Amino acid sequence: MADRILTSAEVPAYVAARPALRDLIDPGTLTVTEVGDGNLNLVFVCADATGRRLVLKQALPYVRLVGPEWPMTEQRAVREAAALEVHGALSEHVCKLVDFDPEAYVLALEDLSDHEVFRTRLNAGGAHEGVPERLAEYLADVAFGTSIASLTEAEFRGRAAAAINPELCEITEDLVFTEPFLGAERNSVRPALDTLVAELRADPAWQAAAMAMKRSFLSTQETLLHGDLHTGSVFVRGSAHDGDLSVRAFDPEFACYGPIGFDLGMLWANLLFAGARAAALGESARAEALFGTLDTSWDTFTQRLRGHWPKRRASERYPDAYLDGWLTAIRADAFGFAGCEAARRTVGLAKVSDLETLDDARYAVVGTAMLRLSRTLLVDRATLTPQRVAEAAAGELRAAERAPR
Ligand code: SR1
Ligand code: MG
Repeated sequence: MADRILTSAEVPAYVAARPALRDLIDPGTLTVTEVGDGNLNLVFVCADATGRRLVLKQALPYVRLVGPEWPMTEQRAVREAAALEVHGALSEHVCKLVDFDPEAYVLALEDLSDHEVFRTRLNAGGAHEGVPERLAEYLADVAFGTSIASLTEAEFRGRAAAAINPELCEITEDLVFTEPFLGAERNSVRPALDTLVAELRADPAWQAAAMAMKRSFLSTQETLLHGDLHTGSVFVRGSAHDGDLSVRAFDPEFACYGPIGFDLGMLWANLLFAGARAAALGESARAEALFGTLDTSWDTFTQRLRGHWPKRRASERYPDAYLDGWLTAIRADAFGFAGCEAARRTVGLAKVSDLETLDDARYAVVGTAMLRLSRTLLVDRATLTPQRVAEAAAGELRAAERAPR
């Protein structure tokens, strides 16, 4: 356990004692604000009198969302630092790691105060254009760079073993794959969704598909995943229109080796939440555009991976036809994982503000549509296309709006 949990008042002394940091920012003139609003950690934004800024993130020995009664290993900070380094070497769309203190479990990160959290922007009706595609580039670059497509078998096995993250994976196994589908004390919905949740509990096809995704998550080691790539794990600045778009994934403390489709699926489900929210708020063109990002991001992902393909290791062993089959499998996985995320963010412990900040009538529409979509994404994952998912999302929303309440 770390010697101490930092307070804002203690941060200047911490920076002063750390050679890698005190040259970057002046501890003598530091103002420090704790801004952590995630489920797990402390986050301090530090600024000195000359305007230099840095972010410090400390892993708490428990889950912040729940409190000290749910202890959680701070080793997650080690996993996060390692993932930021590996991903950052492969993609520009990753928050930069400046320093890591493995004794206090403190990461020093580039300041992105001129960015905003993508989910916050989406909830406020802001621009999404270009962001899903940049994230798809990031995922394709990492998929190629951390898989057997570019590593020797020995390197690959070593990297996968070093990235083991059992405590955080257990959270995902419970919260994403088990509890939403089989039931748990800490699940909750508003009354409008009670009937549909009861249907889920009595639907073996839906549950079996979720368990198949859990098996895939537990038993597939393909790439170094971000592990929690929802829209709250992405900073954005500017837009594709003004040419100043900047996209940075952050918070990969759930990183582990896992199936490539996992991160894509998490991202897709969260884009679907944003689109469903827009539809419920009467922004139908924006909803359609957000649903369309599954197609455009998939397109970007495939083009990017195909672009890397000629550089693959041992090309004589992996013909082009292998890539086609690989992509087909990744896409089906991504739909299945999106189906798990759609259900768990509606029913499970860790919800999303896209849904939770809606009034009861709109909550009923979006929650119903996302749960029904969860079933489609899971059960039909092998035959879906991004266009069909977009149509299904729009169809479920129309049906939910018409439903008597
Ligand atoms: C107890 S942690 C709950 C959730 O927050 C994180 O962001 C992950 O999504 C996790 O499942
Ligand atoms: Mg997080």
